Amino acid sequence: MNTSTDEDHQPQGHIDRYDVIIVGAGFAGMYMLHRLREAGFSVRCFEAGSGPGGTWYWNRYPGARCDIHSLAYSYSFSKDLEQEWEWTELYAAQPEIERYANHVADRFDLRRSITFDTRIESCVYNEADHAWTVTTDKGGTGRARYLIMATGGYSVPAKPQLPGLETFKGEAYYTNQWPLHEVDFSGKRVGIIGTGSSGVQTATAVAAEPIKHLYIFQRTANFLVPGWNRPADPDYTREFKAGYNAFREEARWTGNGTLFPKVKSLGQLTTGPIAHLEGDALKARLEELWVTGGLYFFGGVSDLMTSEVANERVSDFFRQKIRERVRDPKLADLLTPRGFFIGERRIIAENGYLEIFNRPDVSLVDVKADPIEAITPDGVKTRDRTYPLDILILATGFDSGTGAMLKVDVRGKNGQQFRDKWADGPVTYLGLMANGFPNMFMLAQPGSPSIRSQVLVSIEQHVEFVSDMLLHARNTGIVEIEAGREAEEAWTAHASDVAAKSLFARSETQYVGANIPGKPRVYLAYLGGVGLYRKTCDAVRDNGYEGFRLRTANGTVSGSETWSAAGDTPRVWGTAV
Ligand code: N01
Repeated sequence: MNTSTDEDHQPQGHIDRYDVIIVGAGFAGMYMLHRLREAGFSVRCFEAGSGPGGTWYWNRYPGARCDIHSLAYSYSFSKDLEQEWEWTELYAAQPEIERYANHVADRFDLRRSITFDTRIESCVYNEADHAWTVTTDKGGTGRARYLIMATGGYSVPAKPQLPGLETFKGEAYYTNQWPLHEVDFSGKRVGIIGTGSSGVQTATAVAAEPIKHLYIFQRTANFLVPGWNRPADPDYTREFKAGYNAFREEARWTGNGTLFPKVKSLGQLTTGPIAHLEGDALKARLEELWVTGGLYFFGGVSDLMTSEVANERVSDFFRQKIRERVRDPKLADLLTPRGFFIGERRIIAENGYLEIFNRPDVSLVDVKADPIEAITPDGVKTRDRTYPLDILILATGFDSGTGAMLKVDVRGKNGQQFRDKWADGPVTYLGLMANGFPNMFMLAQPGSPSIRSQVLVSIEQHVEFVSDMLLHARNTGIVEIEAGREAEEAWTAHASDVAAKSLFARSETQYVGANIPGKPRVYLAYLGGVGLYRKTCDAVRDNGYEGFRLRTANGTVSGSETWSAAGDTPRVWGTAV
């Protein structure tokens, strides 16, 4: 039992005071900062990186790019920003997305409120003054009524269990902690462990370098879809920008927040079920979707995650495409995903990945058949042989969803540790708050659509909901906001019920924590769709912040302790982006 009091954890000495402290200057933190500052709150944001962008700051590995059209994967809150920013490619690469993050920071004068190169190590709630005190790794402290954790769903690397990793004599890099300096691949023997989105993008880019040899260590073959990336088409950009408002609004009410743009220069996407189609009609439909490219393919198959027949048909079609693109039938076979539904694991948008296997200087190592036993000073040792390497790249994923929240020492009422609260998996109300941790909000965390949605759509909704709530609190003298215990239980149960209805529930992936030994198995995102989620939050707000306990300085309590689902059927959607 924890017998310490809040005061035990209060740091001594100088304390900077704010209305709000934000942890993280990624896309969520930056918009939160802007919105609250515009509303007149004093705000300080702390960021571990040296620049803004969060995920798009850290994941600067070769080939990193988004897999949603950049015109959509961008902020919608400023109409001027939307119109003035010019993307150079259909799917922007990391350097351009990072430039965009920096542009936003400058354009909205955010830097003066951000402390870079500073990690928040602990956050302690003081019940007496309804405020949080944070301490940084630089020894600084700050106090604020509200604490907003904009810490991201993909910010803590999963550290794979690879004995001897620290003994490797060459250069070793995690894709999600890629160094700021250039990495020279010329004449090098390079190994990449992991074939998720990061591994596939890295491998494609590294293969384009003047390497000596590239070894790709694959444990599970994933479903791939070509992105058909290309330079931005001026007609498409013009048309898209002309229809921005309608596009954004429609996307907000979809399942995963993505929408195939309805612009003439792009053509049309036929949408609907495919389980009833046969023969040429089925083939024609799938070929049409294939040419559309990217994850939009999946928006065109409405029964993908609800009909096993539809799912199997699409899977077979994708498997056939691998055989058409990879010349060596044995290699094609190894690259063929089997044993799971398409969409269950993250589908990967690629641009020329499969073709690299037609080259003599690229090898696929099947580490399911020949497992990695150790990393030696010289390279990777599998059961059957050793692969000498100069550079080892770990594209081994993240401690998804919960990793970043659990990394910080967060203590709520009565000194309760947040790590204890989530010991059996994340419990939240709307993914935004946890009972026992008043005045602390979380953005794009488990329990919200977050990592299974177009995350900028989720982020903007969260930021607007939370800032409206803080304004409401300021206007009505509320000093403490806390998620009700019953509301939290009801929401967590609802999110779990919704996940159980989807084929997703069968997945043994990062989405349920399966990639981290000992991590509790909980579906890490709300699968009811961004539209229903938004509708729910709107109703919560309109019902006087149902499910939240709102306390004024003199002890008056409003809001409510409970929440009940409105009865809408969640749209259990399929594709992740
Ligand atoms: O990570 P992952 P990621 N030995 O967990 C393998 C987003 N993202 O960084 O599948 C051998 O998907 C592991 O193998 P297996 C996106 O949302 C987006 O690629 O467990 N292999 C797997 O192949 C995505 O969902 C973009 O059998 C080991 C890989 O490492 C999320 O980030 C780009 C191993 C991990 O794949 C995470 O993607 C990049 C071991 N010991 C990322 N341990 C966009 O395009 C792990 N693996 C927007």
